[in-house]
Amino acid sequence: MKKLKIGITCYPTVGGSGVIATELGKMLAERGHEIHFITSSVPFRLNKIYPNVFFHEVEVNNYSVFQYPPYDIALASKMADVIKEEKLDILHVHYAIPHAVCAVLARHMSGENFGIVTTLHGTDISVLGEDSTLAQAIKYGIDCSDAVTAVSESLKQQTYALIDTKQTIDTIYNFVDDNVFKPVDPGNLKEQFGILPHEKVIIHISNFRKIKNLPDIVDSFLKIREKMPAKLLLVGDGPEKHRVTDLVKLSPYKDDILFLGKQENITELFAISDLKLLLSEKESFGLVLLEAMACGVPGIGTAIGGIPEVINHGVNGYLVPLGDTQSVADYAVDLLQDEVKHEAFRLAALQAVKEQFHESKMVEQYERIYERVAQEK
Ligand code: GMT
Repeated sequence: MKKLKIGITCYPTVGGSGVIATELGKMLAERGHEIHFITSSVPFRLNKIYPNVFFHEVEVNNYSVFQYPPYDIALASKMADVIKEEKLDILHVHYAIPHAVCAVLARHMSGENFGIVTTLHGTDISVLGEDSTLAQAIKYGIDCSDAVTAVSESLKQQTYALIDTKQTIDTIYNFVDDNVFKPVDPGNLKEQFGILPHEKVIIHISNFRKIKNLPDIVDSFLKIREKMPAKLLLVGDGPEKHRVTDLVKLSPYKDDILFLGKQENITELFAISDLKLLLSEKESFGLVLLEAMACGVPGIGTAIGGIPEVINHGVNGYLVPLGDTQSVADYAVDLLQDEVKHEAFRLAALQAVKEQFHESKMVEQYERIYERVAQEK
């Protein structure tokens, strides 16, 4: 296919959407496209030098006359500058608000003709379920895009249910870089954490937002711990951290719950883990489940949003109703005590990542969309 000049805007430090945007940019660069990140800081997974990847920093000044820093306007203005200077074919933005709306504004400011591709990751759409004040802006961002993708079928349907749009939305699943996320040798990491060889390790990784439902993670673990020796690794940080810390302090198994804070090398943590829990109230996909699966760690997740599209119940993990911590514990104990079943789940998880969520498949789907949009311009 023709090599394109592609701009990418995402929140560079925010969870899954930033990871997907950055990994996609890296893969597109490897396939010969010229990539321009237009973001407020260097995306945290952009950890390698590529001659055809450029970074354009959005500077947001906090002038005393403004009550709020004008991030959206600064971004749109930077987008317009980059579009004019670099003659981009495509601007791929992650999130309808504010990024798609900024891209539309940049199109008007620059007067240039380029394609806008918007990927929905869930956060802006799920916010809409509770707060309709931004509904018009989200609809505008979606309607004015030349192509829109969603990271799961569930998110696509949820978007159609909440927004009256005629826009076609294509589902392109999240993916993982299997050169990074793979089973690795953790050395004596388990021992370093003081975890005994016979103790099973359960892991939860998130940004500790309320929707990640940390109390259910702790409650499920306590029920598991009553039945068998195990440790819980809580990885990440965020608004719910204090609440969870207080909850754990009251628990009879508080020494079996380890708070590890934010961590970079999560593949090594997965390498000592036997099970991943993601019991969110809302989740458009659950990228961290896929990262665990790519490292051979099966997961238990709530049957919410896109999680049932990632976990194949009874094959590579289990799905439970939201709030049903007893089922989480029952499935976990059964799986962790049955080595043959656990190995089968581990292999099925690795296979699903290779067959259904392989990065090459997703990058090709994005390329087809860029090609179509670029031709229409
Ligand atoms: O889940 C978060 O708190 C972060 C959020 C984000 O914007 O990065 O994650 C969303 O996008 C990820 C990548 O597509 C998805 O894997 C997450 O499921 C989704 N989070 C929600 O829908 C709550």
